[in-house]
Amino acid sequence: MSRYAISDIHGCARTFEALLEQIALGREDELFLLGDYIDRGSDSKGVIDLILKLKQEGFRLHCLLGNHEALLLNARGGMGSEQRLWLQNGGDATLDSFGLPHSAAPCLLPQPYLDFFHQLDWHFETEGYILVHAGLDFRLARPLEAGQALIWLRDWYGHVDRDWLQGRVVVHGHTPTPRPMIEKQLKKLDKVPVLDIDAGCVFNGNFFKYLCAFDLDNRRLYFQENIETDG
Ligand SMILES: [Mn+2]
Repeated sequence: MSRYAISDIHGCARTFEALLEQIALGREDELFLLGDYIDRGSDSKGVIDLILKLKQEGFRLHCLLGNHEALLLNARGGMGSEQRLWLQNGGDATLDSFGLPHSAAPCLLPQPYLDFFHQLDWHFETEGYILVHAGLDFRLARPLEAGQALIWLRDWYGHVDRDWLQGRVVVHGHTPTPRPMIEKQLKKLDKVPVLDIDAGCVFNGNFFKYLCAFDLDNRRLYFQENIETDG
């Protein structure tokens, strides 16, 4: 039995499926998904379909909220600045994947998808680890209760409080990071207990275009190159 974490799939359904095959996910394993399932990539619907199918088949999935799911939920009523903000951040690709026009409010998505977005958690704790989409703001008295900061925070490594962590490692996504830097972070976990597993699956550029899985128990990284056909 192993525990795995994957983050920032961003509509890359085929790449996600290939990564699950690479790690040979079994029903005795646990899979923590750290948010940003949707937007930018071409098959957001396909990503959620795969997650719902795996849950139905008895796989042990725990799904976190990402800032992109929060943007969708904020826009659910339809037009206005919230809808525009979501569209500017790749929400148009999500609507495309559902065959809906860009003017469509997210509340028009089929109910099982809306239910999925509504039941997402803000953070998880599992032995030895804290899992969160973006980061923990250690300048606050209670970092786990920070709300929006958990899904939006950037550049927080300067404030990591090792006393507060008590030996636990923070695994997160949200900030695309080149593959060699992620591998370097893993080697230094004893010194700096943070690991960003967002390898920029939907982004072009050197060392991006990977979806990453982290095996929490064996402390091993897996990388799947982006295989989406839309480039
Ligand atoms: Mn994000």
